[in-house]
Amino acid sequence: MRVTHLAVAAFLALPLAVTTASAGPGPAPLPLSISSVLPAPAEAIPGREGFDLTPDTVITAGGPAVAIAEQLAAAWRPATGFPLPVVEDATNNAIKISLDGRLDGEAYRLGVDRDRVELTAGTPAGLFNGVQTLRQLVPAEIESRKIQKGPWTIPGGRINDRPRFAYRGAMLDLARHFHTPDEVKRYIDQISRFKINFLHLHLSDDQGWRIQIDSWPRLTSIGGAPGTGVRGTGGGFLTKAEYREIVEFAAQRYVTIVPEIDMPGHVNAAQVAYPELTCDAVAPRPRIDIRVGYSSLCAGKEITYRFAEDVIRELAAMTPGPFLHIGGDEAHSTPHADYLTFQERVLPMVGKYGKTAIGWQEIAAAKQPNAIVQYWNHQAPPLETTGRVIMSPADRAYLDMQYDLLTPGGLHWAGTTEVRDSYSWDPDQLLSRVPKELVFGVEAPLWSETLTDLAEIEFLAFPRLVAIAELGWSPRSTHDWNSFKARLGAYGPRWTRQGVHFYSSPQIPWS
Ligand code: TNX
Repeated sequence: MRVTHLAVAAFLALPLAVTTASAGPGPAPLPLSISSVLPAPAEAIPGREGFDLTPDTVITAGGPAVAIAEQLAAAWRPATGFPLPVVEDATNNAIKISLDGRLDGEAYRLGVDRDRVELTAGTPAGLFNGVQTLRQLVPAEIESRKIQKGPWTIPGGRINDRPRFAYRGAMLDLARHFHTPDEVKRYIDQISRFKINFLHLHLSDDQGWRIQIDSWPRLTSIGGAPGTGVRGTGGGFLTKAEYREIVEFAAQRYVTIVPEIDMPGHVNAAQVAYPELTCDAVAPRPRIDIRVGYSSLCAGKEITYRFAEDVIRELAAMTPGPFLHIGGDEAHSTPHADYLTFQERVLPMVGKYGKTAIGWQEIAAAKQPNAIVQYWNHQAPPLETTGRVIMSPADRAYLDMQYDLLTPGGLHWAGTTEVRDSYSWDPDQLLSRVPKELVFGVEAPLWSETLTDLAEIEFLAFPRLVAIAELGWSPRSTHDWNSFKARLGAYGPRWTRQGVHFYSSPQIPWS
């Protein structure tokens, strides 16, 4: 069944609470309908009767769908206490998960009625997306790791869903403060629930170097030593094995890792480890402050390009994803001509090792035919480029901007950003000189100057990351603040049960 976008927009604007027929004593009416989903589905139409999970419910799947079915069962077993076996076939009381060649990419279809739930997609990634939707359609108690009472009703109806943009990213900064593999994994698990499909890792900066590079071992033995975080806290780095584990963990959640080595600026940690990477070969002092723009690789030295190529080669070899980010931002101490020389030699190296380069918006000044530009600085002159663009406007999408001047953590150089500010813009209309066909997607970076642990990360990321996820996934026709804030408010109890340290913004009607 299909409904037009307009009808869906009107539908989504309705109050989301749907009362179940059963009156009298018992659990409170379910505040869920088929469209109580974050990010908003492209098309959703309510049905009459929902599906009750019971001790006899089975999940059917075959082939590549089995792994996704097992993920769903694993998510639901603890709180329901039901066995939810994954079987090949069943007729009634079944959740059927299957691949259907008529759909493609990340799209999926979901149908829920009294006797069955049917989830179909053209790819496992599409099925994974559908499972994230399904998980939000059972009451929040499902997030508990201990058995809860239920009932476990999935509201009836149909969803026909697909992404607006191919790239929906988040970013963690491991350089300013190191975050452990477990913290990164927990973040991946959280962001993947909102159909975020890329995680960009900022792995080097002035303070520290956070990824093992065999051909330049002092990068981590010195640049990743204890005390290399801002104010001398933290330190650490990912071994290649840990990085690969993160890549694999992410892949199981259909998240692709995009590693970043920032060049030619933001390189003080590399230069402390290898003074020959400076023009005068004098070792700079280690830096644990948060100033930017003072360090630069030396564009006139050949060793600079050997270094860049070694790092790119090793990084490409440990990264199955298609993208490699080479930074390029805030190179204030690199003469402009040197910057262009550097980028025009280094950007093609990424292609040589089989990857597509991404760089911060400053790289748009260089000849970079295939590189993707990541827009961030809303204070810079209008961005002009002929290639694809990822949208991360600092005053909307930077998760490290404070909510207001009284909330803990974060900076405010781009202003303060409440939830509504992060939701209220349109990725393909923001840049007047970039045609909308070139907008590849959105990304919400989270810089870690002020962040030492996961609770602090979560406080800044949630709920604003969800606003960016919805801008990336949902069609513009569904964009509606009142609908968004109601769905977000209803999501709060899930985070509470998961122990996610989110910011309970006064703009949101938390249930
Ligand atoms: C700007 S955004 C930076 C980072 C800082 C961030 C803090 C960008 C490409 N550069 O070096 O960490 O602001 O918000």
